[in-house]
Amino acid sequence: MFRYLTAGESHGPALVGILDGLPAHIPLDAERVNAVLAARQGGHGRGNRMKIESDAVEFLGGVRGSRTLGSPVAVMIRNRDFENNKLLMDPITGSGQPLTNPRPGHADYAGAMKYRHRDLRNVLERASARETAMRVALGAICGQFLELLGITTLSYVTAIGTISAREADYTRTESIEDSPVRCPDANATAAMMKAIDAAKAAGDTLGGSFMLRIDGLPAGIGSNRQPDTRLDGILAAALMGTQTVKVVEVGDAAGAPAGSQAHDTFATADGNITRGSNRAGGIEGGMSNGQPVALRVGVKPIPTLRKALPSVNLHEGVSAPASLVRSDVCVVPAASLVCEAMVRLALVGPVLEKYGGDSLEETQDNLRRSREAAARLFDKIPG
Ligand code: EPS
Repeated sequence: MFRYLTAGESHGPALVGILDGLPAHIPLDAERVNAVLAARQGGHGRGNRMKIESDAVEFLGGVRGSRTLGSPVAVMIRNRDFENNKLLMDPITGSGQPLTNPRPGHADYAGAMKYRHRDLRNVLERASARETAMRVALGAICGQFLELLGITTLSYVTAIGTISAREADYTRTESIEDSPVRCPDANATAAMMKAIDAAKAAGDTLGGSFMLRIDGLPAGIGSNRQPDTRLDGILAAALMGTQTVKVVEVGDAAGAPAGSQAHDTFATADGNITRGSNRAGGIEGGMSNGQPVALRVGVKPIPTLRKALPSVNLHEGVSAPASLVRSDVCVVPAASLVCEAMVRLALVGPVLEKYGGDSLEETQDNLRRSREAAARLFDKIPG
């Protein structure tokens, strides 16, 4: 069984993560992991914290000579800002003036009620999106494994605030990477940046949406057996389990006016089975169908506003503006990379359930045999 865990507070000493169940012999490139971490730190609309941090992975276990050993892979990312927050956040001696006014939309209030915390900092330190740095690192490691099986992922931003991208050539990954908001439509990029600047000036924040794509996923990943084995359910749970995510849409069949326009017809060409479209988004009956997987994710505007929303002081029981904490204006570009990491993390379990393997070579052998068997399955289809 493959699983992963993360731990760590936003201003604590470090974030840590464990990947348990990855096969042995996967070659890992730490610099490529760090490159995704750097991309997550970027994006127009990020706050000043990102000038302090310079995220990089340190491997603590499960890797030797840049190859996985089959034992749990343990990873650490240090929080540079811990140095400035030692008095508050030291694991042994940390203490300080409590934060008392919950931000509407944040974990502050619900978490205080749940854990009986009188200092909201004890909730927000873990709820903070800082934790997503570790998800991105773990996801990047999983991405290097999936790539060796021919499975790749892609993310790009399609809307920020009221600005939507037009159909753009997202297959040119440079047009995504060159855009400060990770949007392949250059005109929309400029308008999105202006909207972020305006929100910043107004002390406000912006949400938006992005697309996630999985290419090279063979048919038959996931299953129709039980609700928790369905690939769409597994992916949606991973994405919904990410800070600020409120919408996950698989394909776009749900928006079709009628069944006749919702589904992807079958045909044959040159002995191959072809589909008329991909409105299912690559998943039918809870299983991948061999088409690219397409997911749309919507995120809410983050709840930390410089122009604080009305709240209450929980210690004094009086109205007061929400506690002011340093934050970002728009995290949609960063969230697209975090969610791409979540997709990679979510895929490893179902992929290993189908192909198994305690070593990379064993997984690759099993995948090759499975592909050959699938190619023979319908060899009576007229070519
Ligand atoms: C966050 C608040 C900000 C963000 C943080 C998420 O941190 P700080 O309070 O230190 O300024 O920068 O995101 C990250 C640190 C990160 O690495 O993404 C919050 O309250 O959720």
